[in-house]
Amino acid sequence: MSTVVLVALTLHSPAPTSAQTSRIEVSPASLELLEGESQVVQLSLGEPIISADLEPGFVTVTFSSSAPGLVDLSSSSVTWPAADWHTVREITLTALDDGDDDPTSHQITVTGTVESNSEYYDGFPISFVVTTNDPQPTTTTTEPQKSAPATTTPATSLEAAGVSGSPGAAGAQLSISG
Ligand SMILES: [Ca+2]
Repeated sequence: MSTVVLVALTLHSPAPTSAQTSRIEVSPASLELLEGESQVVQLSLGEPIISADLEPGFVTVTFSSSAPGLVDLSSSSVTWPAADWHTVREITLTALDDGDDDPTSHQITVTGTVESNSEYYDGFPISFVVTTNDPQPTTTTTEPQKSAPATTTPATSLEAAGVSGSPGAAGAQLSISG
């Protein structure tokens, strides 16, 4: 009887070969922050680290920002040892005050330089974009939505009117006074 079970198991469709994801996934790949706001960016590896030498495998990403004065990075680099390749690394980005009230937004590119003794990872290009905005002056946020005139013809009431059907009642009130 165990053969039946085995057959049933093999009928299970194999997991779809998760298509070639990025070697190093950055999530989110772009983010938008108001000055003073922070957000976590997660980095994860797509494959185990196979070192090309006899040393334990590692991957290190060193970050550099196109505008260090506008975005703060909680750490300048992250590292995975081979045993932890599957774990997520995080950095926190904080949009800094640019010293004016100009609503112009800034686009900052954070580039990651990847060093590894795995040929698969070494030199892999990483970058993501941070857009910073001045906090919006909180203008009066009154609801401009005038509620649309209520359509008072739901189907149910029409049906009800059709059933009860006493159209003469309204007409009777239009009596001519003379
Ligand atoms: Ca500002």
